[in-house]
Amino acid sequence: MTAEKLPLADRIFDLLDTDADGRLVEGDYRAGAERLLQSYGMGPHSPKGRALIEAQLALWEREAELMDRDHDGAITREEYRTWFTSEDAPGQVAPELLAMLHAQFNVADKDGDGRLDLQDFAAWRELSGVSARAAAAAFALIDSDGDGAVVWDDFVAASRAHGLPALLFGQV
Ligand SMILES: [Ca+2]
Ligand SMILES: [Ca+2]
Ligand SMILES: [Ca+2]
Repeated sequence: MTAEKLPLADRIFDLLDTDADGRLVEGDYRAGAERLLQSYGMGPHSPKGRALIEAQLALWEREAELMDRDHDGAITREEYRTWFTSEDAPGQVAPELLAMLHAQFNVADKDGDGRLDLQDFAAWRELSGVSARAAAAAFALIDSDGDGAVVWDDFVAASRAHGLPALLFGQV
């Protein structure tokens, strides 16, 4: 285990554990997606809402497959930490994780022009408890041409260059 990754593992676990009972189950992932939609005033049956919930449930299936070692249908904090701090885990980003983030990106893109400005981006990250300053640092990494707006491809390119934690939490 790499001890310095534990705080980040715990931070993400707590974000995912919507009902805070110390176990991740499918319902936590669904509720998390619904909560995000609610904060944008968007219904679960809208096109972007449906896309996000589907992507979130696909991510749940993938993560359960990877992390639920005792196959009891729940990912405990210990299981999450074990996976997160294992050698090969965070280096490779699951396509399901990128798909879920893409769906969130689309929700955060309120005017639907495919671009987020710093304000949109910071509002999105604030929902995960990220400070305005950390969001601005992350945005600067993504906005490689510095025009004040980012498209999804910028996010993907920056995730390869800097890693997802830097983009999502402003930490390297
Ligand atoms: Ca839970
Ligand atoms: Ca388990
Ligand atoms: Ca936009």
